[in-house]
Amino acid sequence: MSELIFFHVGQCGNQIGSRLWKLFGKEHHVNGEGYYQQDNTNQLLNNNTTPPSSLCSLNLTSLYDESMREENKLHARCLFIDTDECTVEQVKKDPSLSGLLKEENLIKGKEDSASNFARGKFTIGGAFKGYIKERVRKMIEACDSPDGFVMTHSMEGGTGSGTSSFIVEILEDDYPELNKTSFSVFPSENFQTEVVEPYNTALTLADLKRNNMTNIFNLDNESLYNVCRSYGNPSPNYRDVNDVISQTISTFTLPTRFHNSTCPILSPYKNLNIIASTFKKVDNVSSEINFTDLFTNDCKMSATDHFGSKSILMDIALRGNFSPDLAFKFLEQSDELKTPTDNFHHQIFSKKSENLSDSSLSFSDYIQVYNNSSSIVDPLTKLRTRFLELFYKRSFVFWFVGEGMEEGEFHEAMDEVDQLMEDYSCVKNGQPIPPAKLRTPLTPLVTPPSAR
Ligand SMILES: Nc1nc2c(ncn2[C@@H]2O[C@H](COP(=O)(O)OP(=O)(O)OP(=O)(O)O)[C@@H](O)[C@H]2O)c(=O)[nH]1
Ligand SMILES: [Mg+2]
Repeated sequence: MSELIFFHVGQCGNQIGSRLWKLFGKEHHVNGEGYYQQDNTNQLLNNNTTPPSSLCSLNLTSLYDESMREENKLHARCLFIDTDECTVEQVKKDPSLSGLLKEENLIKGKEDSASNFARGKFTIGGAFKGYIKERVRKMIEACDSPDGFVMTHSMEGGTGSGTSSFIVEILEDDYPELNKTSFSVFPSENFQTEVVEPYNTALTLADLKRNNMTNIFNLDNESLYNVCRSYGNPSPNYRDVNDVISQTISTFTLPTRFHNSTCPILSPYKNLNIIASTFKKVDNVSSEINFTDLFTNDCKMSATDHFGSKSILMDIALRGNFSPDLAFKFLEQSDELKTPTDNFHHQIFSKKSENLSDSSLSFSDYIQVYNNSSSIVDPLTKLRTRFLELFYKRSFVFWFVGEGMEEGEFHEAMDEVDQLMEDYSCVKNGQPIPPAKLRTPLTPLVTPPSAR
C-alpha cells in the first residue's frame, strides 16, 4: 500500500487540514490520541505487539506512520505550516487531533506574511525552507512506496501563496517522480479581501505550473457557499466549506487509502492540469439524475462555466450505493458538454462518506466530477486583467521587491498565465496541443475503478 504526505499551508490550508484529518480519523477509525479504535474500544494498536502487517491490512499505512509510533500511537503523515502561530496553535490544542500530530511537523513562526507572496516565499516564510526540506526527507524515508503529495492552501494569503510556492519547488527538485496535487482556494470575485491578490495568485500559479504539479484543484469559496446552501444551510461559514473540500479530498484519495491503487492523474498533458470540480448531493440514488444536473450552481466548486467548454479529461466519482449504469448514462449524455469520450472516466466507490459530529452538513451519497476543461480560460482572462491593472501602474510592486523579489518575476508570471490561457484556448478551439506537452509515460491517466 502506498503512502500520501500532506501539507497544510497558511490559515486556509491549516483550517482545511484540521477538518480533513478529523474526517480521515473517522474513516480509518483512528482517534485524536492516535489510537486505532474499532467499535470504540482501544483494541489492537494499544498494545506494542501489533505487527506492522496488521496496520497495512487495516488500511492505515497510507496516512499514518507506523515507524514513528511512540507510546503505541500512530502519527499522521502531514505538515501543518504557517508563518504566524495562531492557526497551528489551534490545531495543536485541538483534542481531536493533537495526539496524532508530531510536534516537529507543526511548523509556525511569529508573524504572518501580510498577504505578500514575496514575504511567504523569501523572507518570513523562506526562513523555514531548510527545515521543511529536511522534514519532507524524513517523512519520505518513512514511506515504503510513496504515491505523492497533497497540499491545501489559498492563493491569496502571503503564506498560502509564497510558502506553498517554495514547497512545490522542493518537491519538484527532490522528488520529481512523485505526484503532486494541490487543493487551491482561488480568490472569489465578490469576496476579494486583498488588493494584491492578482499578484499573489498569478505568481503562485506560475510556480505551480513551473514545478509540474500533477493536478491543481481550482476551488472558489463563493461557489462552495452555494454547495453548502444546497444542503439547507442558509448561512454557511468556512468550516462548512472546508467540510465539502475535505469530502472531495477524501474521495480523491480513496484509491490510495483503501484500494491499493493511486490517486488519479487528471490530465494527459504536463501543464494543463487545472481541475474544476463539482459536488452533487444525492438524497435518493434511484432518482432520475441527468448529466447536466452535475454542473448547476448548486454543485460547482469553482467559478467556471462548464457548459460550452471542452474537456481534456473528465472523471466522475460516484460515492455511495450507485449503479454503474448511471455512469454509462452520463457518458451517453456527455456530448452536451462537448466532452471527448476517449478521456471520460468514472470511478464508483461503495465506501460511504462519514460525517463529523460537529458538522452542520450531513453527507451521504454524492457524485463528484473532476473536469479538466477550457472553462478555466474565463477566470484566467479576468485574473490577467486585474493583474495588469495593478502592474501597469507598478502599484505595490515595491512591497514585493522589498521582500526579495525581482520585478522580472512579475513578467515571467504573466507569461506563464498567458501560456496557460493559450493552451486551454487551443483545447477550446479543437486545435492540437504540441506533442512536447504530453506527459510521459502517457498511461495510466486515471486510476482504474477497482473500487467496488
Ligand atoms: N475555504 C476557506 N478559505 C479560507 C479559510 N481561511 C481563509 N480563507 C481564504 O484564504 C484567503 C486568505 O488567505 P489566508 O489563508 O488567510 O492567508 P495565509 O496563507 O495565512 O497568509 P498570511 O496571513 O498573509 O500570512 C482568502 O481568500 C480567504 O477567503 C478557510 O478556513 N477556508
Ligand atoms: Mg495567515
